[in-house]
Amino acid sequence: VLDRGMLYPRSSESRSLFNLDGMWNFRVDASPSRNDSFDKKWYLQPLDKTGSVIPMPVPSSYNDITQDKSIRDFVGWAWYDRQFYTPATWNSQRIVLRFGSAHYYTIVWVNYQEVMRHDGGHLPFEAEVNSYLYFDRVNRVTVAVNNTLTSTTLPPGSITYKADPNMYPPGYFVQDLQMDFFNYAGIHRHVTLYSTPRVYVDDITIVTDIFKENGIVNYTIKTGGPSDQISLKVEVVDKDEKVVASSTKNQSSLIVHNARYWWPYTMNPKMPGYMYTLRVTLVSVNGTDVYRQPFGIRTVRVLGSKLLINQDPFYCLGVNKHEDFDIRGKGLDYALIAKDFNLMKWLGANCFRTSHYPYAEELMDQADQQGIVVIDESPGVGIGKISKAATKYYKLGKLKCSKRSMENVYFQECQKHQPNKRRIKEQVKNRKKKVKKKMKSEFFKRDENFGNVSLAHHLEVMEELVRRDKNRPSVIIWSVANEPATNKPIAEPYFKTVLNHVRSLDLSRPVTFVCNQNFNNDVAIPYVDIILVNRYYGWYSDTGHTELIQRQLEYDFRQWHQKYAKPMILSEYGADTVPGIHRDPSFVFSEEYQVEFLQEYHQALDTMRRDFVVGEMVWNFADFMTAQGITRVLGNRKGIFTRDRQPKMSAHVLRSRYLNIANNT
Ligand code: GCB
Repeated sequence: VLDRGMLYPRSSESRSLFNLDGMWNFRVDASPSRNDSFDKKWYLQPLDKTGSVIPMPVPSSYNDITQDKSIRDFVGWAWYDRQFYTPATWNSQRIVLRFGSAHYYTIVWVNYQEVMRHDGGHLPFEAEVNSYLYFDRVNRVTVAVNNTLTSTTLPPGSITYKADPNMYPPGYFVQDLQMDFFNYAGIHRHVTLYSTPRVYVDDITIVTDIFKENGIVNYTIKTGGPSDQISLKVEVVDKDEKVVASSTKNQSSLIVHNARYWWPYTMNPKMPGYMYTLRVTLVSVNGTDVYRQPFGIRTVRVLGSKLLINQDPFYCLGVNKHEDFDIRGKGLDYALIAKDFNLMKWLGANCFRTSHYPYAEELMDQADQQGIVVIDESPGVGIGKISKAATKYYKLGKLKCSKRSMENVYFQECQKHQPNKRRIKEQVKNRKKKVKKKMKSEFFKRDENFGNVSLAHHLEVMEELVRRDKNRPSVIIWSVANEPATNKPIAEPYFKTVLNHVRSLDLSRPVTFVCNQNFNNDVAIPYVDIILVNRYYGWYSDTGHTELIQRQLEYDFRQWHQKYAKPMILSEYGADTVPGIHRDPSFVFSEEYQVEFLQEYHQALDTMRRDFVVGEMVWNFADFMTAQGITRVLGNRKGIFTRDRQPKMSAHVLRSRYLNIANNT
């Protein structure tokens, strides 16, 4: 398990921050080998000495900033650098350089010396940089970030080289994604230089419980730096700045009498999201460090077929989101965060899933403060997902073995020879065997996603996610993956290990993954606390047939429940809808179809809602960008809001449902 903390950088009496956001120099390494930049050691000189650079905003994805297609679709090393001065007053302090996230693999140099590497987007990383910094002249930070997805990254992906010289130039390759969103890349969140005293608060873990009207605050504090004699003061401070409990131990259990619990806003509209602060004061001969950790007092429990928050049943009126917007891609954007929370409130939503990767800490803060519940998902999307080629082949294979095509074999045989029954039988058998073999090899192609390298990385990513978000009251469920191929036997030990590992890190929240397999073939569901299932009846199957949705969804969900007796959430359902297209009777892609589609799901959900279904989450909150493909018209259009956050007809329908349910429970 990770041996150090990753507290959010906050200023205090003892800590200062210096933001390195802004325009950086930028350049991609588009050399055929994609490695020129390392061969030529770009990191040993200012970036503008290696070739021509362009200004690039941080934070932002770089893809949609320029008019250059090759930058939009770039795969490989992208380079950034900028200069800065270190505040002279920080001379005796510990100085840390922190990245909120960068996608995907990142190497950072300060004054041409490597200071850290990080594997994976969406999560923060930092390093102490004192020994690399100058106080008497300008400093330079250089960043190389590589967005190549491989069979062992999260999300996994692959690179296919195109060898046919008649069709492709030498070295031509394409990146295949196993996920349905654009692979935005770059420095996506804040870059911060911050100072702490040499002896400092390194990590804080808070787990709360409730007993009648009292809150119980179990905490553990880890300190860092030279192990001097230190003393601690730990105080629970309420919103009025009143100290309501305190201790001098690094680990203890405090009682807050007559506590104000943290509630989702739908369960307590008058006082949602009540946050306390754990104020930690560390005194050593090296100075005093003060860190204020926000937290809420609440419990989450799965009991039978119910999901309880503070012992009361919770029903998730949810949306699935993406970090996605025009121009900045996945770059942190406060205006967008504020707008989306306002829209969620307008909609009556009380819950969202961070599909399909951890979202910015600044966004998660709003969930805590506004009383919106979060299903916190790792970037494990599409693990082991069968390739498009395999799916195509599977269908083709079936076709090749169909009765009609076998009749064809027979027919061809009859043309060529005297009808010979034995020979025909043999032919058919051989053909079936060949097709089966090919299908099998395609089916197992993505098994590397379940290998030891992937598993070790997945465990580490989950540790980083739990470390970052463990103190957030809004986070009520950990989701370790979305739609993995858990119909394969190889997925069982993999997911058993990942799910149990997360449980060992945090006993206070249910753990799950989001499943799109069936009740009779999934091998990992036995290891989850709550079942989250994605369904697209009436869209990807029986397209256009909304009249089948109720029957199919109800049958399906009742089977799951009968088998596992766990609470369930419909974690995705949705239909692509082009705003402004109208058809009556409804037709796919029209606004009417989306409305009718959602309403059919709602009717089915209502028959199970008071029983074992504890939530519903539409796919998706807003339209979002995907890779180019023939099934996506400028991205995925299943949003109930457009990409620029205007409502489609469906948003009004969902709004009246959510407000109605919230008011009647
Ligand atoms: C899913 C995936 C999501 C896709 C969605 C769709 O099941 O979880 O990432 O975007 O379907 O629209 O196909």
